[in-house]
Amino acid sequence: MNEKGLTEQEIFTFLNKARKRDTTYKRVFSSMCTHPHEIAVTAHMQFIESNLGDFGLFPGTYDLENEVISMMGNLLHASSVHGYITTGGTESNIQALRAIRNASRISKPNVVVPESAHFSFDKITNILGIEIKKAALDNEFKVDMDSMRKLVDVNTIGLVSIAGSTEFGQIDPIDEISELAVEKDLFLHVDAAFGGFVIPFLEKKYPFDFSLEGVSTMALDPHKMGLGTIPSGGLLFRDIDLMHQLQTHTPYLTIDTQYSLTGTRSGAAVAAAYAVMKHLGKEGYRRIIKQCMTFTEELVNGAAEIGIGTLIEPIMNVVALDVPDADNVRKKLREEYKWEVSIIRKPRALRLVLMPHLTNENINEFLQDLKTVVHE
Ligand code: 0PR
Repeated sequence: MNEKGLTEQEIFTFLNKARKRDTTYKRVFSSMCTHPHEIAVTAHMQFIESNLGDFGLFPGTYDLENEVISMMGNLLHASSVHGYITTGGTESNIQALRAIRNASRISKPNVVVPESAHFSFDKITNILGIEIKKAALDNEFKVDMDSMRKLVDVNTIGLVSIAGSTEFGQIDPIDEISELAVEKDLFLHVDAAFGGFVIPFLEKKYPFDFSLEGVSTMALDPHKMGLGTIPSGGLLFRDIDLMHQLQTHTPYLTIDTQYSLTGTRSGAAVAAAYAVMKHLGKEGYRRIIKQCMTFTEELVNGAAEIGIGTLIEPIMNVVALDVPDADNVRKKLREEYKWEVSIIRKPRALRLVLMPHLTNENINEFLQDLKTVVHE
């Protein structure tokens, strides 16, 4: 560290240089994050020093957090809801399974997750000592119910389903998984980190939320399609008893209990989520999702015109393009044309997420470059 402090001008010269190297998202099809909504940014800055780790000092922000949880519960058809704002999908998934593990008191617990589950579930195995059993997928990349059922044994404490899978944007048959959970008396966590702010606003309806009897917990992230600021994820519990499994005694704070994984945590991201959710309302999100679905359709149609199909018909704004030699195509798109796209693990295909930061121009330009690369 430097001995003498630098001037503000010197600091911002460095900061501006660093910031210039960061993405502007203009050519990014690989991210599930996007520019936060302007109102979220303003609210975030207003609450920049708010710490919900000791919310007795920040009762105003704490009320906002409860209102955000209640709005999320309303969106996901919960008749009663409890929860808190996490740092994102990973923390929500870890904490949901931690609560489930604590409630189950089985010495060698396992959970059954779809093979399509996000890699955060691999961290969970490591942190919580829960065995993760991966159920196979069907030909539409949804979890196969027979496979899931077969993996359940006496040590199974819970099931996981994905509403908007990272790679395909696919939705598992959550109604059937819910029935299995009820039949076997298991907890069910729904990872809607991405889909939670998409599925409720699609024209087609899918059963995926607390309206299903078996669903115990859900994750949905403001910092993805919620257009909030980083870090913000929602973790919701149907029953307060399950959330109480996360209770930690905090003797020297202004509050005597914490549920969160982190101690100090951002009230700014909570104020941002509050602002953007209130400002857009369901109508605003519906408009944004419609735009993303129009981009999705344009991309799929344009790809079809150059002879490229998709692995599944997109459910939401995530597209799996079936291009031969996908790894090499991705490499060329990145290195020669500066497009950021990602790769699906199995089968190898190009994955594109059509986020609100894109434009029709981006999509047309991308399609032209894709055409050149695949026909080379
Ligand atoms: N669950 C699902 C279904 C997800 O897609 C993700 C992340 C998570 C959980 C974990 O969420 P956090 O990253 O908030 O902890 N999905 C993207 C991914 O890992 C996130 C992402 C965002 C990736 C921006 C790249 C990027 O530029 O692929």
